[in-house]
Amino acid sequence: MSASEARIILAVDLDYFYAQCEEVRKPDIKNKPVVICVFSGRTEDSGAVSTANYLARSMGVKSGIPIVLAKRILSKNPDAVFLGMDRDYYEAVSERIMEILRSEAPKMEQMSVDEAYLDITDSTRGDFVSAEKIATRVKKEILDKEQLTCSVGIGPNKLVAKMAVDSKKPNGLTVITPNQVQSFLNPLPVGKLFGIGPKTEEKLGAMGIKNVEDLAKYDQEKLSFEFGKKLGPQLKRAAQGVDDDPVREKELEQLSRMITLRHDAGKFDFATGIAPLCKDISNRMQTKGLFCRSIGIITITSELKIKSRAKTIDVPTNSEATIF
Ligand code: DGT
Ligand code: CA
Ligand code: CA
Repeated sequence: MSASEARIILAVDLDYFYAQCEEVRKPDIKNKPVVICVFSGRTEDSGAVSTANYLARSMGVKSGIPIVLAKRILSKNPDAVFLGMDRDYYEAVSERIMEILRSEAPKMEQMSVDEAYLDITDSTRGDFVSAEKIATRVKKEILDKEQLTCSVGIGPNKLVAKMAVDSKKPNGLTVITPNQVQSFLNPLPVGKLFGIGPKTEEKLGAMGIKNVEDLAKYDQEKLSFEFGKKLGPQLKRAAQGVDDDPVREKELEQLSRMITLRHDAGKFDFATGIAPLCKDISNRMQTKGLFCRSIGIITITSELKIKSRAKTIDVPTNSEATIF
């Protein structure tokens, strides 16, 4: 890859996401072990653990174990908290955070409810020092606005950024410059390399390949013989930290913005309250060259009643006045 194609990619992963969302709305559980459960409903405690906060993890609880086992592990902790999953709430938090990220870098690819890649090559002009500043700013903004911590990894591509974010959690910030890529990856066990599952790891192990350095230096032809013409070279490239996969902006089907009105709103106040939202949506559509025909509004009252209205117009628009 030539220097002109050099990129800076930032990966964000929210820490113990579902459990942290619960800590935000129930601050009194913050210093207790918190376990988020997917109750299957068959018996009172049947089901699996979705995730847990780091205190519960330090005692041995992790994603995927049976709830019964988690309760046994935490049986000596009478203050341990077990909560059912509230996916709608986590998704609403996630949407607001993705908006924050999107405002930082228009080239954004959301990978899951709590993970995204941002291509910040343009805004940093390829400078890793300013990339680190962006990371610090994003972390602070998410903390200020949503009271959530996240981990961030920065690297010259998605593979390295992902490995960087996974290397330090929670509340991590790891920057890997192109010069540091190989020394960062070398000591890691091959199983940690993004895209290598337990089966491939076992086969590599049998060939004497234990850590990434072994794989990066392994004979290319022997790898292709063992894993095929496609996977063989891919494995070696991954071990060398090479990855050309671009950050793919997904086609937006819907643009939205949310706010909390500072005061209980009468009719007049309400219009004043939503005016900035219309302006913001209109600006974003104009920047992206988008038009819409369907415009909707959702309100959630202080008693958590949800009301929504939508309207479809004949002529596509991105005008602030029309949206308003
Ligand atoms: P982290 O990133 O290690 O600090 O912790 P999490 O909890 O954010 O883990 P992550 O990023 O792998 O997953 C994001 C969310 O997805 C997590 O909060 C809950 C959900 N999740 C993860 N693994 C499982 C699972 O095995 N089962 C279920 N039902 N949900 C899961
Ligand atoms: Ca996470
Ligand atoms: Ca994740």
